Amino acid sequence: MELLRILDPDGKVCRPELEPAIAGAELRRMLEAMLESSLLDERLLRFQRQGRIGFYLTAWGEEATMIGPVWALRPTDWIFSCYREQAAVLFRGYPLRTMMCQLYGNAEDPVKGRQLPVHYSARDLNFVSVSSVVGTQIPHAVGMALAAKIRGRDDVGLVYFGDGATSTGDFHVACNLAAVHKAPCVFLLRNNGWAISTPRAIQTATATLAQKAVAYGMKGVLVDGNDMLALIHVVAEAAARARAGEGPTLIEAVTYRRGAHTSSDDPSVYREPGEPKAWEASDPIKRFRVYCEAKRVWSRDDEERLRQDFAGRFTALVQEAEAVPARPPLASLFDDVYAERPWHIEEQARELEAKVKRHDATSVRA
Ligand SMILES: Cc1ncc(C[n+]2csc(CCOP(=O)(O)OP(=O)(O)O)c2C)c(N)n1
Ligand SMILES: [Mg+2]
Repeated sequence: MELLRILDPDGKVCRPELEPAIAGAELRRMLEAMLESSLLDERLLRFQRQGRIGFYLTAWGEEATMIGPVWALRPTDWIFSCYREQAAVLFRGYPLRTMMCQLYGNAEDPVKGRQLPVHYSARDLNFVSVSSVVGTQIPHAVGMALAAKIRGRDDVGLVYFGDGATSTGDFHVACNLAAVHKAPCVFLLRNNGWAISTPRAIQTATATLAQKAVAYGMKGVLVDGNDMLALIHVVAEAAARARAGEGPTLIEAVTYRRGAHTSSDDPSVYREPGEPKAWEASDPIKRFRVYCEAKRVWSRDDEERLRQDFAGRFTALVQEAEAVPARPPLASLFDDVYAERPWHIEEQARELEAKVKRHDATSVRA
């Protein structure tokens, strides 16, 4: 399979016949989202180090895979993701303030502090709860796509997953089922070279990951995952095929994880320190910036303004999020599982309340 590229690493269009026609304001909006993702990663990784949030992971070097595919979908299409696609949910419209509340797990966290930081869930955006268990979101997306088909809707489900997820049973189950039933879904495989400390070379014996599509009887595409235009082109095409009843597409987006796996990981113990450096040359933001500058929709001044504006907005949001009560009410622990609470849950809720009261009384005496 040949790697599709529309913007070369210098940011020049190398396949003009495939260049998507995109309005200047939209090019700008996408570049801003990529830059903000990178700025947010810098700040939030620092927050984790300062002990303000418990966990974080960065997407440096993979920003194009987060923004281009979301732009190429309709806002009503569904997105299933793993833990690295924070920029995708923000670009969909998740408010930065809500994101900060989720990271803190405070009283305004929509998932009530029950999830790790970065595990977002946005029903109103058709962005399904982040799944940390590798690969589980892939069959979920196929289920959604089949449901849409049965209901006669033309919604598409796009599912993000990593190279590591291709070694799970869920990947196989999902690909097979989707191809057999021509489920309207797009498999967006972010091949970033690593699955924590397992390099791509020993993840699978195949030359590419995209070629696995052939065995399932679906279309496979290999694309430069640091090339915004190529990603937009292939996702738009895959979504159109899915809507036309032609079934799923497996897209392997070749990119690179520049940072650590998560804030709990230290890549210096398993990879050559010079390896990330080699990928700087094809940085997705740098390439897309050159393109936007050539289209005269972006300038150095714009970037300076964005940086300053972002710094101000972020500081204000942090102050707001830190003023929210630190935890959701303890009693909310029992909500959202049963439509009607059964007697034994009621009993446990009463027991907890009594224990807290006793504990508070003891602490006051102490
Ligand atoms: C079923 C399962 N096995 C193992 C893990 C531990 N784990 C968390 S992330 C990860 C690597 C996944 O790598 P990849 O799919 O390439 O995604 P990336 O982190 O590179 O974005 C592993 C093994 C897990 N969360 N779930
Ligand atoms: Mg990976």
